[in-house]
This record gives sequence, structure tokens and C-alpha cells, in this order.
Amino acid sequence: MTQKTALITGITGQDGSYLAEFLLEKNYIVHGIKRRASSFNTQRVDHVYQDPHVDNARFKLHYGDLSDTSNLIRIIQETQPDEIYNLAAQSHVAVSFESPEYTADVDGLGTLRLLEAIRILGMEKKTRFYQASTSELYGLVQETPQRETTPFYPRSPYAVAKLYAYWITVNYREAYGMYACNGILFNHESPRRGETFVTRKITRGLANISQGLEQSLYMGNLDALRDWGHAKDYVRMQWMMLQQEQAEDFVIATGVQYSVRQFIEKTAVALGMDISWQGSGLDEVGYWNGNAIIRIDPRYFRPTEVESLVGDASRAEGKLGWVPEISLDEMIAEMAAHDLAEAKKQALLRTNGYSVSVTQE
Ligand code: NDP
Ligand code: GDR
Repeated sequence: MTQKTALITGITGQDGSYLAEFLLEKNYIVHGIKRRASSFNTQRVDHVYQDPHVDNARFKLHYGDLSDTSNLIRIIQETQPDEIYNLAAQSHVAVSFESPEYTADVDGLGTLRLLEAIRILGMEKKTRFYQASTSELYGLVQETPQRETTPFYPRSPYAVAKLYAYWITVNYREAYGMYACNGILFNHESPRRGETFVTRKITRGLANISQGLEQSLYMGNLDALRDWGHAKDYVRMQWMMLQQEQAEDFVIATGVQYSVRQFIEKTAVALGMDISWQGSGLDEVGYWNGNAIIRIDPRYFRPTEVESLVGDASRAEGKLGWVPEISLDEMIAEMAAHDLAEAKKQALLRTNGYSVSVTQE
């Protein structure tokens, strides 16, 4: 079989790092786009780094940005990818209310820039394109569970930008016969999840509290319901979607829904902490060992919230044979163990007189 080349945007993020690992195991040559930052930002892929000076290196990073058209054209021209996975995005829903224009530019127009680059370079028939679409498109839900045919109703600048990206991907498929498809992925997490998304904020926050590094965890809407899967399962599906005869869009989800409050409770169990709740609304408090460790801060509520999401991935299961392999409890155990080990390290440093700062957002 001929060796394939993939280009991953967002390779330094959660999904990008798991996908890079997955493709390297499949003997791909993997190119990734990383942003220039004032300090190193490649921690999630450092373990797959290969010295570019050695022969046959199969992993290579290129500086770039989804807001920079000429840079994207040049990278695609140089790397000649068989598959492009567009995972780069300003991916935080709450932040998109603070930076709506930037989010539209990167998450919406960034997708167009990549599709146009493929077309400008005459690579429509060579290069397959995966777009990281999202369950946030369903927003104010019109049908439960959500499937490929459920109407969209985006509820944030992030989701509206991703709506444009979704449709421009469909349009380029229909207009130019490109192999371009959307994975409509429900929330997926892992120990590599960014620290400000709710699951990681909880596993990290409770682990820190258990080791005396923090006093309280401040949360927003505990009643929000999400369908949480594991990122490893979901990147496998991203690859599968580009291996079909015809490009199609698929929902990827577990089909099971839990509240943020339940996620906290499950994490507490994984960490051996016994949490009890008192009060309601903004006055709800979670107690552990007589201490108020979970409090509500209205700052974390969103101007328009997505209250409830749960996906129906039966099309992916039927057509591609995809089913998630890692359960929510297994994932929480993995995330909690990871963050507990980190917290213990920090606590040890503090005990030995080193200063340790713990940030929360
Ligand atoms: P992350 O936030 O972990 O990663 C986002 C990546 O995009 C990072 O590598 C980031 O770089 C990069 N990036 C951000 N802005 C730019 C830019 N202007 N130019 C180039 N690169 C940029 O997200 P995830 O890995 O969780 O998600 C991957 C994709 O899937 C995203 O598009 C997200 O919106 C989408 N998605 C995610 C879901 C989830 O539950 N995780 C569900 C559905 C969709 P840096 O490291 O420098 O910040
Ligand atoms: P989401 O993920 O918005 O679904 O987007 P996030 O983990 O940020 O929020 C999930 C739900 O938890 C509620 N919540 C809080 N959220 C955060 N971040 N911090 C809090 O303190 C907090 N308290 C309660 C939120 O209001 C929300 O209802 C993620 C991202 O990965 C997107 O890129 C992706 O498209 C979708 O998942 C599917």
C-alpha cells in the first residue's frame, strides 16, 4: 500500500495530538500546523516529535495560522497532503462571546481558506478534507436525540462560525466534487483536554482540592446536560470518515447524557471524595469534609446556553461500524488519576518549600 500524507491543523490541541499518534501508527507521513507563540506550545505532541534532520522523519510541524491564506496555500503546496484534517479553531464557546469576530475569522473563514487553497492548487481530486463540526450546531435543540437530519439552531458566536464552516464544506463537495465531509462530534474529553473546559476543570480542580492546593472550585451551570465521549474514540472516527467511497457527514456521540453536577459526583467518587450538596441556584454549595469546596460564580454562565445535548450515532455505527470503546466512567478514572498524580507532584514541591501557583478559570 502506498504511504499516505496527512496535514492536521490544530495538531497541538487535544484531538490533533491523538490523531497524529493514530496516523503515525498507520504509517502516515504527518504534517501539522502550529501557531507561533512566545513560549513552547507543543507539549501534547512532544512525545511523537521526530528530529527533522534525520532521514525518513514522518512527523513535521510548520508555522501557520488559519487567518493567513497565503501561508495555508504554501503549506498545502509543499506538503501535498492526501488528507487534510481541519481541527484548528478558537474552540471555547464562552470565549467566543468575548472574541466573536476572531472566532468567526478562524472557525468560519479559516475553513473556507483551506478549501479554496485546495481548489487554487488544483488538488480537488487528490486531497480529502475533514471538517471538525460540532454538536453545538444544534444549540437550542429541535429534536432529541440529535442526528444528521436534526435542524441546526446555533447559540453562540462559536456555533454560528462553525455553521458557516459546516455549510461551506458541504458546498465545496457539491460544487466541485471534492471529497469533503463533516464530523458532527459531541463533546469528547481526555487527560489532554484544555484545563478550562468543564470536565478537565472538574477533574483538575477536585484533584487539587484533595491535595490541599486549592480551597474551592467555582462553577457555572451545573444543570447543563452533555453527551461526553473519549477523544481517542472520536479521532479514530475522523480517519474512518475519510476512508469511504463517498464523502458523507456523520454524527459521533455515545447516546448517553449526564449533567455537569453528575460529572462532579462521578469525579469525586473516582478520587475517593464524599461530596454532599446544599442550597439551590446561585446558592448551591458542594461540601467535602465539612468544607465548602464547590461554589457557583455567575461569571461562568453564558449569555445563551446550550442546555441539553445527546447524539444518535446509529448512522456511523451502521455504515462505518463505529462504536465508542471507552466508557464515561473509564474516562473519568483516567482523567482523575492523571490530575491527581499532577496535584501530588505540586503538593510535594510546595511541602519542600518551592512556590507553586495554581490557576483556575
Ligand atoms: P483544542 O482547543 O484542544 O485545540 C484547538 C487547536 O486549534 C490548537 O492546536 C490551537 O493551537 C489551534 N488553533 C487555534 N486557533 C488557531 C489559529 N488561528 N490558527 C491555527 N491554529 C489554531 O480543541 P479540540 O482538540 O478539543 O477540538 C478540535 C476541533 O474539534 C476544534 O475545531 C473544535 O472546535 C472541534 N470540536 C471539538 C469537540 C470537543 O468536544 N473536543 C467537539 C466538537 C468539535 P494552540 O495549541 O496554539 O492554541
Ligand atoms: P462546550 O464545553 O461548551 O459544550 O463546548 P464546556 O466544557 O466548556 O461546557 C460544557 C457545559 O458545562 C457548563 N459549565 C461550564 N463550562 C465551563 N467551561 N466552565 C465552567 O465553570 C462551567 N460550569 C458549567 C457550560 O455552560 C456548558 O453547558 C465543547 C468545546 O469542545 C467545543 O469546541 C465543542 O464544539 C463542543 O464541546 C461540542
